[in-house]
Amino acid sequence: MSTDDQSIGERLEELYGDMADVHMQPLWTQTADLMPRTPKSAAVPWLWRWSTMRAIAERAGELVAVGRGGERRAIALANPGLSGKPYVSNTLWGAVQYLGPHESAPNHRHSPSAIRFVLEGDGVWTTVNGDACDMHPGDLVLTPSWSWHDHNNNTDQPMIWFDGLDLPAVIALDAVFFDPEPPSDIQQLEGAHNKSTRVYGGRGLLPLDDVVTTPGQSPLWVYPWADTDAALTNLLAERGGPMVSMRFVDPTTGRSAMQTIGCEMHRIVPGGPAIPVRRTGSAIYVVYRGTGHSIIDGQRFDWAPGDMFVVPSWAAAEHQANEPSDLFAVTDRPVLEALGLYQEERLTAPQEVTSRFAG
Ligand code: GTQ
Ligand code: FE2
Repeated sequence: MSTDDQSIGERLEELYGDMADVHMQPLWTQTADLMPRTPKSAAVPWLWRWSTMRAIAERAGELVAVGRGGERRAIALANPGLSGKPYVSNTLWGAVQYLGPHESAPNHRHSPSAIRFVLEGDGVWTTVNGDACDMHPGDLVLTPSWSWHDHNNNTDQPMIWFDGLDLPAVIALDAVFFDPEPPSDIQQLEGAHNKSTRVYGGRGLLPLDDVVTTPGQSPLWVYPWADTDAALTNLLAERGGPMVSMRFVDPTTGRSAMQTIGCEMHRIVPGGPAIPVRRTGSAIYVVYRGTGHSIIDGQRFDWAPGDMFVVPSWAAAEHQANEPSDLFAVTDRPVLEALGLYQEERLTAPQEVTSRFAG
């Protein structure tokens, strides 16, 4: 090695040191991490069992009060690949929320958008901007960005639902606002329950001459299970199995019900073969009904009602049912689509199973 080479090496080291001192970094030493050939999420495929989550939620119900200060009794699913952050993926928040008999979670609003998918209990409502939205198993309830919301359980039974939020994405965009001053702890109800469904929930019918109050936001806030079930039954009869998928839309535009969260329902019947698909963007699946398994990047996840699992961005995923099964899902797909970043790839053959999830 010539002294000239040595001096270049030394001078480079010195240059990198000086760069660091003034908070600069070279691209050429980290290109592979910044630009992998295909998306490489730090989030890993994972599954949370209903029996485990339910028991944890019940214990939280005994020990942690809801109300001002304590706020909502939501327990976040934390992806083990995301260094302790309470996120399911880099863009999606998923949680189980437990509301005990005769409890209320106080009114508030924030710029992140949220959806609820009801798993257990009946007779609870979430008030959204003065409209009491009743919650039954299988119902999807929206609380759009900046809408006032409080949850009320006036029954003798606990209630458990899945919360899906765009919170990690909104945090990444530094766009989180939270209103610290609600006009009241529990909203005054404006008329009879379920106004949004009565006015905007007609099949292919909307009020003539209606004024869109918040562009981009669905005025329909509840998607009752009975309607979803009927739509899936009809689509399955029409298209055949093993899988039919529907998306929840804003009836005034036909676009995604939430601008930042894709809401989907999948019905899978036995029979195959399942077709593995990779997609940009992540998804949280919530098993509503049935049993089966999914293979995610070669790992097999067996699921049962109430289980939740995550498919990270660009992971190959395929689903198979042992019996007619319904999977609800939230995704970040509307965000990727809006930004021209959505891509999918159908694999030609079923994946080889290399391991079985035991977590
Ligand atoms: O119920 O309003 O899981 O504000 C996270 C944030 C639930 C809620 C969550 C929230 C809520
Ligand atoms: Fe909230």
